[in-house]
Amino acid sequence: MGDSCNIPDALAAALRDARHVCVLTGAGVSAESGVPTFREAQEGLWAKYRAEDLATPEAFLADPALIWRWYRWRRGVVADVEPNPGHYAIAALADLVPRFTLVTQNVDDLHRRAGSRDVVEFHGNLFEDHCFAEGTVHVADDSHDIPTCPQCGANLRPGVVWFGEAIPEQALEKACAAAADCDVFLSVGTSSLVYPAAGLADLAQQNDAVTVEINPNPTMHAERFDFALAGNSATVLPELLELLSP
Ligand code: BV8
Repeated sequence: MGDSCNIPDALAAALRDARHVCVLTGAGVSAESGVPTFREAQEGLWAKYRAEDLATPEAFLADPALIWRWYRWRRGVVADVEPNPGHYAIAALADLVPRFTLVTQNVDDLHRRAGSRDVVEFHGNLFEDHCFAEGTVHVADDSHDIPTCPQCGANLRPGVVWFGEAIPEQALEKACAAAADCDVFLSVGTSSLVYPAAGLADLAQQNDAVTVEINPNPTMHAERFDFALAGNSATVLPELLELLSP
């Protein structure tokens, strides 16, 4: 079977022969659903802030109400959008390979809404509230400016991993094990700037996996990958799926 419009034969063969495919996604996969990527300039009243400056425990401690307003704005953005063909292609890909691991840096829950199962949420989930003191998980409560923990009274915080915070142990373990075991590693829609997520591609390379970057703008790490497919995830991922579909 020859190339599809721009998938190299060698990559198509590697995907067909793969025992285990690991996919890492970033904000670019949700961009085509209308969710602004992490490094794009923020919109409206958030335009004067950098996301990296708001997504920290220090920012939350300094002004929990401001940080809650930002996350509630983001919850609203995501609640109004739908998964796109890239999300659905990833969900379908999982059923076409013997073993499949999806690791996402995205906190928008769109992979689960597209039907992906066992999603490794490397940076947490926007739609969970966690107790700032104990880390317990609570159902999102948007009725208070600053929700508090019913157990201990401390402020609740969004269930995401902030800069300077450790990745949840189980997510880190699962993601590293998959990167170290997979035969093909797809890095999709990420600037590969944020660690340790960006280090998963290195792990895959050390394990001799075939590594692929899918991004309309090749990142500074593009030459580290065996293949750099310059394209939108909502276009390229369905093409990969078509290659594997019987
Ligand atoms: C930690 C949740 C230690 C919150 C996020 C120097 C070197 C190495 C590391 C560091 C360093 N200095 C500081 C660090 C640590 C830091 C870090 O990596 N900083 C970066 C900025 C240098 N990392 C951390 O702090 C991590 N923790 O290291 O802990 C530790 C250990 C033990 C004990 C205590 C501490 C935690 C990082 C997690 C931060 N949380 N999100 C929230 O969402 O509010 S990260 C945030 O960035 C999002 O999750 C986002 O997904 C992620 C990465 O960004 P991308 O997804 O790549 O998005 P981006 O906008 O950058 O790029 C989008 C891409 O899509 C672009 O390339 C674009 O071209 C492409 N694109 C656009 N359209 C499309 C597309 N692609 C495909 N199709 C399209 N249509």
